[in-house]
This record gives sequence, C-alpha cells and structure tokens, in this order.
Amino acid sequence: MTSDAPAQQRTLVLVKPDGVRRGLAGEVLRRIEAKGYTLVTVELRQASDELLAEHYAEHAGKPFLAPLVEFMRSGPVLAVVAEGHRVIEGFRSLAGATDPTVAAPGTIRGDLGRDWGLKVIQNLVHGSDSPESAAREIGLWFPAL
Ligand code: IDP
Ligand code: MG
Repeated sequence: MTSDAPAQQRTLVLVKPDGVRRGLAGEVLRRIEAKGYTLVTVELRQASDELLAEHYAEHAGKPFLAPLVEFMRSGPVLAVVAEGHRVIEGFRSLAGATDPTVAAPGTIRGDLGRDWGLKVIQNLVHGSDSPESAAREIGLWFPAL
C-alpha cells in the first residue's frame, strides 16, 4: 500500500552551555515547536570529552577545536532530537549563520546571540548539517534511538 505521508527526518539540536546558562533553552524549544516540528527527545546533559571529540570530529586539527570542546564542557547542554519534513535544513534556517553578530534578525543566533570577543564563537545552538551528520550525531548522543 502506498502512503501520501510526507517523508519525516530527524536532526540533532544542542542548546549549548551559553544558551542554557542564559535561560534560553525554553526559547529554543519554543521556536522549534512554533515552526511545527515535533520533539522526539529532550535531555539536559553534561557532555564528556570523548563524546565531544566524536561530535566535532570534522573539526579535528582546527585551531578552535580545543577551546570549542572546553566551552561545550563548561556547563550542561540541552540535547534535543526534533522531527519533521526537512527539519535538518529547517532548523539550520531557524538557527541562522554561525557568527551571531551577522546572523539575520529573526533567527535564534541573530536575535539572541552576539560575538563576545572570545576564542570560540558562542552561538547558542548546534544543528546537524546533513542527513549523514544527523544520523551520526543522533547515534552518538542517543544510541537507543
Ligand atoms: P555551525 O555550528 O554553524 O555548523 P561549524 O562550522 O560546524 O558551524 O562550527 C562548529 C562550531 O565551532 C560553531 O558553531 C562555533 O561555535 C565554533 N566555530 C566555528 N568556526 C569558528 C571560528 O572560526 N572561531 C571560533 N569558533 C568557531
Ligand atoms: Mg556544524
């Protein structure tokens, strides 16, 4: 039997330690839900060095990797799996550009973030950037899913 149901997709979202510290975790969840995506799981986590090294494997060798991992370990992160048709690109669009100073107003980073002049860009959220990254990252953070 064929189905007309749209193809669903999942993405990994992290509210980074700056977002949790500033009390913006709920605001990020609100925007994901307001856009019409579904929350599959939400968990406050203290990430380990091992998990972060795997999570940021694509940035191995870059000068900002060590400060990035240090920042990501500086407090809890809210780990979220969200679901919906085209949610991977949809959440990247909600998040805005990597540099929050120039991220478009209306986006999470553009509305709520700025460059604090630190070694690492603190930009409130992470979102998987492709179906392959999403599958890999969800497997890392939520092996049971
Ligand atoms: P993305 O989060 O927009 O996908 P990536 O290029 O995957 O951006 O970088 C991962 C994270 O590393 C960024 O979100 C930001 O926190 C940090 N970062 C990226 N590029 C730089 C940089 O040039 N200097 C400092 N930190 C950076
Ligand atoms: Mg990225």
